[in-house]
Amino acid sequence: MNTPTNAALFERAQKVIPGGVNSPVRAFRAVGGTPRFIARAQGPYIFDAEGTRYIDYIGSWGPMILGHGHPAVLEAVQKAAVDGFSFGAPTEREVELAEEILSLVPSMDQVRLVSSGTEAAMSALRLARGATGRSKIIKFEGCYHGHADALLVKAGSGLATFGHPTSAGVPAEVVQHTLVLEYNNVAQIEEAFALHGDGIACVMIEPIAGNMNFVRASVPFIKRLRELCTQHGAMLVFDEVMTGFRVALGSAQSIYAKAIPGFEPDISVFGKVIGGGMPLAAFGAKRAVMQQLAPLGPVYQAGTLSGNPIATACGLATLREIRKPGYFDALSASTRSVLDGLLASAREAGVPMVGDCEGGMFGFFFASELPTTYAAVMATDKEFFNRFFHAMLDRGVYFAPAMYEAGFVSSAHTPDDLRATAAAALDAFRALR
Ligand code: KE4
Repeated sequence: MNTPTNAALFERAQKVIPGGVNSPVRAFRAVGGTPRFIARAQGPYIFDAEGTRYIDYIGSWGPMILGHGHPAVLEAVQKAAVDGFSFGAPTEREVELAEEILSLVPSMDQVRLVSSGTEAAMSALRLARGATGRSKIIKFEGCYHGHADALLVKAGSGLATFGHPTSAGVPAEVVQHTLVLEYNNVAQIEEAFALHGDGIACVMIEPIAGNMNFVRASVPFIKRLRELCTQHGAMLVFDEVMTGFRVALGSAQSIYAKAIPGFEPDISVFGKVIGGGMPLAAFGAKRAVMQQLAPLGPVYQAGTLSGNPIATACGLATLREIRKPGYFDALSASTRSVLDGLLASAREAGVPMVGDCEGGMFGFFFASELPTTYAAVMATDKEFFNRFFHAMLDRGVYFAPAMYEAGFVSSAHTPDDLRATAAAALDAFRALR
């Protein structure tokens, strides 16, 4: 049977699946061209339906921190599958995974496992509202917290007006309590709390915004958020779905705790890495907050496949690997190396390029200085990004197919892969000049 091409598969897919994909960013609409249909993956590589190999810097948008097909993870999943796929009843491994997560995140006493980052962020939001008895929430332009209605919001005009839906099908009433502010803008959060402080249930933020490619929340910004939330009885929710166990073993909050003594968010949201590629996410907080959740408290939350036996086996095996001594030092060095290689190639080719990285996550922009806000990200050279994306794809290197997405390195990426990436970039830059 002849091997189907990516184009043929895409044409067939679009007949039966909207846009031919089960998640919009996969359709390559931001960068143009035909999405690659992945047939298999191994280590740092993914192989498309035509057999073309790519060095993978998406890693399933973060989960594949160990690379694809890590033997310990594969063994754990295969064994779990034999023991049973799903029971709808508690299992010991859910307890083991919860204990593992809590041992790495001291800001939480308890955690609830769910099946996606959207579900975890949505549940964290309901928990914050239930625990405070308040309705208003603050999020930031450029941050993405999954597709729950109340979080699909764009900024209103000014701080007095609340958000507008970013999606059809979300009634204005649903987002009327959501205020969207500018990331890293201390003056705005001061004003918002002065206006609405005692009505705010929570502030939800990506501490390093991977949905703006790679933008760090400044330490003064996080410090002020923490102070204002404490002062006004609002909850600070760290959405670490992308940064969790990715930027550091203790996640982004451990980085801010080094800069701000005693810093802790009130609620944390995780996903991606903790599932190791299987559908698993989580949210957690101190015991007094988590006790508000059903079956103990009045905040309802549930899920048929929550804590799924195969997903917990995958996540547990992944966490046990990344917590091994030296793992994050090596991963951080690899990530630094791939970014430095890209920037050196850009410099040699005379292309203005900036970037930043932390742990196993990196980002780059075609600009002369690192953006710190959504507006600044959107002012970078998107056109050139898209041309560079395809030039690298043609050279066997697979970056995120959108300028506002981050990049991810795994412990399976070798120095040769990183050197090959830099060489491909230099060749691409020269071809694009
Ligand atoms: P999921 O529902 O996609 O598992 O998680 C939602 C989510 C929540 N919070 C943050 C910080 C996230 O980055 C995400 C999902 N990230 C995107 C990538 N930007 C997933 C890729 C996709 O949408 O297909």
